[in-house]
Amino acid sequence: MEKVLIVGAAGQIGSELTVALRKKYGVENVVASDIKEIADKNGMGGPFYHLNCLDKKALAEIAEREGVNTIYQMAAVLSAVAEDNPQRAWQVNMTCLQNALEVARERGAKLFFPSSIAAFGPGTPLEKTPQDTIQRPTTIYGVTKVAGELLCDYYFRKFGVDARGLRFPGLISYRTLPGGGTTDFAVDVYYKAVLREKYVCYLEPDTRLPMMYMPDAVRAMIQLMEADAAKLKHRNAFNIHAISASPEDFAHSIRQIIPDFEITYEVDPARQKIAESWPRSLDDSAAREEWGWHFEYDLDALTRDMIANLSKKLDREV
Ligand code: VAH
Repeated sequence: MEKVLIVGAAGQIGSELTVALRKKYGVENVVASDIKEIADKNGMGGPFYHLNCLDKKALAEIAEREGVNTIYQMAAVLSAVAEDNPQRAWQVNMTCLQNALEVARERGAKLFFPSSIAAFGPGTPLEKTPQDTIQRPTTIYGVTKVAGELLCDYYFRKFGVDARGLRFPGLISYRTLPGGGTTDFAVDVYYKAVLREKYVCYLEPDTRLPMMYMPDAVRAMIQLMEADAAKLKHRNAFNIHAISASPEDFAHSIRQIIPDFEITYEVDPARQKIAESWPRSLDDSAAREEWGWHFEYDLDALTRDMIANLSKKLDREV
């Protein structure tokens, strides 16, 4: 029986992952933890621990107390915030991962590692980025993601830790706001549209990036972690792809439902530079062949679902 610990359960991915895993494995078999006290007051329900994942002893004690056999290590400093404090980003992203890997090694537990398209950089083919290609990211966030991928594969080869990971694109969700990423615009734009406000975008209108609706991302994580290990030729980390879209693509899709939606642009050079170093689309054939990955939400389906759910969440008629 799965007994899961989610580290960083209050984050953009963690909050939806907690709900989905509790639905699948039962509330008492999914333990949420976060450095923020508020995680479980989001109404997720179920066991919650206040945990600073830099504290390996505390992490190990929770895992022991709860009999954990699977860890999702979701805590990280995201790309834009990381550039303002690269030393802190390296400390949090790498120490939290190593602590989780060590506890997984000690317990014989499986581990999920969220990598990112940020693990690629200039010099990488940016259209249909291959599964196996050059990885020379120019952001500290990307450096931690490449290092994280290598560390997870090292723990698999050296200690037999069943570590698996995904290179996430920008993720879009109505449940929890993102925290300091370069792709946060793809969530902010829907909030502004439903609130009937103009959205001022910090990226150029034609900046196309890989994007994915959170339900697809959560399903991918669970599907990968349940996949037959014997069929995995890759582990850390798999390319997965759903949508390739720019701010003007989002605006066009939103205007199918909210015709008078207005977007203007005040480009933030720092985040524009980060976005331009990332892929436009990824080749996800390895994920499709090795564990049956496929996406379900295209851009217009995502837009319809986001607007319907945000209208309820924000109590606004659309
Ligand atoms: C970020 N949302 O913007 C994250 C993600 C591909 C981007 O890794 O930093």
